Amino acid sequence: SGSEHKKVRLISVPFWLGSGRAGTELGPESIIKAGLVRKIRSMDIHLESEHEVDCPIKPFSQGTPSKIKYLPEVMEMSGLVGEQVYRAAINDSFPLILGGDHSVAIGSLAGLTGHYNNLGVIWFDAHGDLNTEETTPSGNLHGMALAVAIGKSNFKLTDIPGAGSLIKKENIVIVGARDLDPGERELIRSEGITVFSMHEIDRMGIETVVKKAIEIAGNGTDGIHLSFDMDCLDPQEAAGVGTPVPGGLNYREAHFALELLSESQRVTSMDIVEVNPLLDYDRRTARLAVELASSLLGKRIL
Ligand code: B3U
Ligand code: MN
Ligand code: MN
Repeated sequence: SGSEHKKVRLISVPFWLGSGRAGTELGPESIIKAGLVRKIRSMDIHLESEHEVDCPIKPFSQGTPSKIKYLPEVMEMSGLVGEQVYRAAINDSFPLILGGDHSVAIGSLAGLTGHYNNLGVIWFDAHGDLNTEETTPSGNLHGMALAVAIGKSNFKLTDIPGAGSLIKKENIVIVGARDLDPGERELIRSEGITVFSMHEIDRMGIETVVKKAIEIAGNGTDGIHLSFDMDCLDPQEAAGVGTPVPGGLNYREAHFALELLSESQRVTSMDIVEVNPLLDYDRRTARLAVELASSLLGKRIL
């Protein structure tokens, strides 16, 4: 588990169709150019392989436009990502998945649930990603990924070939939320999903929040997947994301959070998603993604 993992498999997913806005398909390349491979190689880690998933970049030719955008493309991408993530997991490698928009996590979770019987999920995000076909204001699947994971939308994780069971709602923790839609708030309340919003982070501090998150997502689970949406950060630190929301995690909170997660040795896989190089003029967001991944993989100051 966690930082005992000496083997890492890098899985690049150049995909944007879950976000309705092009750019995140350039995320993996931008993060690698910002030094991710170099950084991992300089650490005491065996970078086993780098795999780029051959996922749809152009929309399939469309018939009648539907309310949910690019569902067939997201399903295809998820199956392909799931395969690679599953292979890494059964080989006892740490899957590090580079998005792509946050619908990529549907693929990660499909592959991981093929291997883990009872997976915990810690979801760093400004958003809830808990919309359903009924509640989505945009029709973008990246805003539905967690609802898909717990089976609250019509499109479910278990629709992806190779996926195991749905993620249990009591194994999920959302951290950093500050922009929730009415339907998401309703679902959070009715399902009793744990959310540490920016309010709780301000009140208790990031250390307490992360420790509680590990306790909840780690309670009786056989792995914890960390799904890290770069928009959990404040736009001052990470402007290169599709939907920046003011009032997010600062640089030090984010680093400390990932160091604590690393120390716990409970995290068994990670996504880094929503880096949009078209909006990341100075590559600061991509470089921060490299720093944060390194912290999670065991980089320490001393
Ligand atoms: N909640 C909104 C906006 C959104 C969700 N995730 C992102 N944006 N990145 C939606 O479209 O579901
Ligand atoms: Mn997200
Ligand atoms: Mn988000």
